[in-house]
Amino acid sequence: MGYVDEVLARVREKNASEAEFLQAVEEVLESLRPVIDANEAVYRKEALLERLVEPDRQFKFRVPWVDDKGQVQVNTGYRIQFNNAIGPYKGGLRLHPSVNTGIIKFLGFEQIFKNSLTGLPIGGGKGGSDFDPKGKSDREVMAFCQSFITELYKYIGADVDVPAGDIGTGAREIGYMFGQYKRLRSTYEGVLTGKGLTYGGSLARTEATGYGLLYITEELMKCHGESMEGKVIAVSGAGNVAIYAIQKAQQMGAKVVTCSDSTGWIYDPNGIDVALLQDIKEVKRARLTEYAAARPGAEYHEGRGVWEVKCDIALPCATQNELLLEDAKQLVANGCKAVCEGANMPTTIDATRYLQENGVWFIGGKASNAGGVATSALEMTQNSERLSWTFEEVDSKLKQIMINIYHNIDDAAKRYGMEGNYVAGANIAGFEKVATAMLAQGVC
Ligand code: NDP
Ligand code: 2IT
Repeated sequence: MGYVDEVLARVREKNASEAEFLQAVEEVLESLRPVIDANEAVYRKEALLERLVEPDRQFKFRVPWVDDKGQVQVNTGYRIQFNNAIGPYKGGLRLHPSVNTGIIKFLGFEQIFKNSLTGLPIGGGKGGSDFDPKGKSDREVMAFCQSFITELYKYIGADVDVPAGDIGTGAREIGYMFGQYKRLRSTYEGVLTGKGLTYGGSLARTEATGYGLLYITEELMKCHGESMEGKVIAVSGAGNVAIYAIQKAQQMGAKVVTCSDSTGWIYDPNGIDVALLQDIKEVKRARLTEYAAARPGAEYHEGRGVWEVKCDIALPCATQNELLLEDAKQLVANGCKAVCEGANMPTTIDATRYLQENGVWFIGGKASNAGGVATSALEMTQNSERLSWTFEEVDSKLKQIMINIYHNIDDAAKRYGMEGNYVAGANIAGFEKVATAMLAQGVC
């Protein structure tokens, strides 16, 4: 049996209950085959893959907090520090009832390669909790965040592990967490990113993941002789990534006709009204039914259905495994040209394969949503030098990083005879830097 197959078999046996983690590892190792085969003797002797798929350490802890009725509630907190070969652990905190070890492990594993692709010195980590911020008062969210950090603060730090936002964790949650960290440590340091602008946050971090997604999509189109002007785009999600993806797409002259949340989706043939969407989601924290009620011509549908809409470009920006094989078939049948992932692993492996085999240009999240964490790294830089850059400065660096990522993954795919396979290109380019660093640092 080849080295990749041996390691895959062992990972499946050891992590049988962690479906999403297995999916992420399979996708990466399968596409790394040509690189691994070319270096098999060294990698095998150094157990490089075995070390790569085993987190450096994982923390799982109780998070007790008191709700508005005086009732004590208990959630589970997680932080997985996966790999720090190229920099301090870096990755978001997801607050969603579905969070478990397998989900945090898949996200942490992907983060290693994504962070490497940014070209900045950040390692891979992820964390979160099964706490659901939806429907909670600000005081309840604060009580949870303070309790969460009261345990987590021992393991993080500006040069150790720097968490940030993800699903359910936005500026409000980061603020409460930063306040509690500062209080416990009596230290003012850039321990979290996505901070508010008055206390060390970076301009353009809020917009960065969505904007970055559009910068790389634009470069992809440009390199295939196409522009964004006049393109019809289907977006899923209605959170941080989706909102700023829609905003930038419209600035580029495209028309975004859909968005969605966990209960339903919107079809707006006139193009999504971003200001209205922001008011509903960022200010009122309400459902998408309110969008349809306020916007003439827009339709609200229960359940899922975004990928049924005819589009030139599809941008999944909600959550993992939200674009299935049947959706991929529908997109191809409708003439979709490109799919670029704003979310982490939103497309299943069979759907990805179908899109690629049917000529759809497909960029996976490790490359296409890397603008968020890249700008987090720029926030860390600003904190270290105790300066704040202008919006234009951060945004232009972000744009250049995304353009560089596109060309790096394109080149890596070509080097291994897989031209146009941006999934393989991203995994290879991300892996090469981490592998070189791990080998240089000896057995650790
Ligand atoms: P938000 O919490 O701001 O928004 C998430 C959106 O996705 C909401 O519209 C939510 O609907 C929907 N959603 C979440 N879970 C589900 C589900 N199980 N089924 C259907 N819809 C769901 O999160 P973000 O926008 O920050 O994150 C979206 C994706 O992008 C995630 O995969 C995240 O890991 C990834 N990402 C985020 C980055 C960032 O900087 N924020 C950076 C890179 C990747 P509802 O409100 O109804 O739950
Ligand atoms: O998945 C991701 O890259 C994020 N949620 C952002 C992580 C970060 O540290 O900004």
